[in-house]
Amino acid sequence: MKLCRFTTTEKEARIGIIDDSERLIDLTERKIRLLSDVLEQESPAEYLRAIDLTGLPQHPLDSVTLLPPVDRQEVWAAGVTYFKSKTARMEESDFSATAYDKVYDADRPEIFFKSVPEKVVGPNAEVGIRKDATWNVPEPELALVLNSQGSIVGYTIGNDMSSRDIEGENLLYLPQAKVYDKSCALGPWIVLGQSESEAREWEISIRIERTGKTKFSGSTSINQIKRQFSDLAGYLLRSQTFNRGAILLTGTGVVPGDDFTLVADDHIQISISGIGTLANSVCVV
Ligand code: DO4
Ligand code: MG
Repeated sequence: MKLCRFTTTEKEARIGIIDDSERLIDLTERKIRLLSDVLEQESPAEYLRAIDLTGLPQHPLDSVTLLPPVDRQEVWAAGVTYFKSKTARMEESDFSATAYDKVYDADRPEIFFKSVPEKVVGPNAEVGIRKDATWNVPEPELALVLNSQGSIVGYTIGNDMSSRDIEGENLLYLPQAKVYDKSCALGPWIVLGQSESEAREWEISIRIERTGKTKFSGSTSINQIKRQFSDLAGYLLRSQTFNRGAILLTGTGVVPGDDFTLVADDHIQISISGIGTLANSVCVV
């Protein structure tokens, strides 16, 4: 079951579901106006299945603008959850290298704040690279969708855009490497009703095109994430409540080579086999 935010007018956000024939069904007439109207239900997938869809407006998917599937939730991110992320980061930094090594094996994961909801960009919008950074990469990540109780109720695709030269210069610069305009993309929709073991069978892949040619591509299995999703969510929720729910990115396992940096107008496609594809172009911010 796919839950999305969309607009047809560019003025107002609506909530819809996407059926197997790629038709978007508008749920506004059923008084569903926020993601939480669905995500806070005991079983969001069953709740949606029980809705009478007769007579509701339908749109071909390519006739609407999909919005990021986040309206009131803060976005957080876990890091160094794949072996590949640990080794790449140890190579890019000099005196902070042991921090990555230690956190990979520690009980407590790395978790950092990524974005307020209104700064997240959605499908086909532009993601940003900082004008004061020289080495910028996308980070393709599975994103957990949590309700206000902290239960994982869905999954979407995230791009944790990062400036590797800023992070590599000094780990205390991490917030600047991670949080700036257009540094977080989510979408294209939320997949509901899947368990962690089902999600662990998914593949995550990325392709970056420059002037029509593939500049980088790579993939890995979601099962390579070292920690259980409930463990990551559990640490996020320690001494912290999310009355509006939260999104938690689960870390990257695909890292382009050290000679690669994004440039303006690159086109990024991140796919997760059980979800779909999040596509964005790149601009300088
Ligand atoms: O430790 C810095 C950030 C890690 C991260 O974002 C990742 O592994 O995905
Ligand atoms: Mg990341």
